[in-house]
Amino acid sequence: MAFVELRKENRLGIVTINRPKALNALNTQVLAELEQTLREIAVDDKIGVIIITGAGEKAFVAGADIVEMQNKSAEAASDFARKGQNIFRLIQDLPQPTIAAVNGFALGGGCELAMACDLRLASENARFGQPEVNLGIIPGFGGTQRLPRLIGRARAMELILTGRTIKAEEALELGLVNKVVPSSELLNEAVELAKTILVKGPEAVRRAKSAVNKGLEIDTNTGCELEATLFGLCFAGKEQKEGMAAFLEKRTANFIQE
Ligand code: CO8
Repeated sequence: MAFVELRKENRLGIVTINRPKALNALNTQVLAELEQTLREIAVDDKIGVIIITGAGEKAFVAGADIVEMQNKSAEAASDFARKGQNIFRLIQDLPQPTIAAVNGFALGGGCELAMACDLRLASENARFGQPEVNLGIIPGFGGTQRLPRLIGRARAMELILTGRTIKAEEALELGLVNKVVPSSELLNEAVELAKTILVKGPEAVRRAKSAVNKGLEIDTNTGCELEATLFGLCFAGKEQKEGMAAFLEKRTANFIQE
């Protein structure tokens, strides 16, 4: 693939958006390659955690491709927005946890891509924003929905209405990112975070992700019912037996039998 790379390292999948000349902007081809990569990952049981990052030191993803969008009709623009939304939904619904390693500009569709992931690590030079109003448009890849859910209505409204770009430290204060790290350490830190998750029970990790993400879209009681069902399913498999036996035998659990 020309613009999206998938590197597999043991049980970790590292996806890199690689179009640095346009600051990794998302055009139709990048989105198609990303979709194909995500569909491959979704059915690969050997991959336990995904990291998504951008090529180069300047940008994670500087948004949807403005050159490509410029002359779209209203109908084509809606279709393009739906296309991107569906692909970002695929990320949210991947069985594996996803970590965005934000290595620079994450603007517009780039910020929306990061928000579709479960966790976000930012390098010190990362910049976030939904600058669409500067272009006479609004966020179209889920930003108006995910940003308020992540950082609250008032803060999201401010960022979306002003189009203001914020630094990594402010993104941390707002709860938009989990951690800010030196740029040279970003990928290492993301890999370490992934490894921390990779040694846990893979089924438990998938169920935990699913319970949180699906629960945020339904009412609390229905969400708790979903939690109870998934909790019960944990007791039907090997992981709970190994995890609890290891605790009682005072040893480290070994969930990964190759
Ligand atoms: N699309 C296309 N090309 C881009 C984009 C982009 N989003 N961002 C940067 N580029 C290109 C530049 O045009 C430039 O190309 P060239 O070298 O050929 O002139 C190259 O990348 C380098 O960029 P700059 O020279 O501008 O670099 P600077 O360091 O001066 O500035 C910035 C970096 C601040 C990131 C600046 O490039 C910028 O503001 N980019 C646009 C950011 C933006 O507005 N993003 C939001 C786009 S809209 C969006 O994402 C909506 C998502 C939903 C879409 C729904 C479908 C309809």
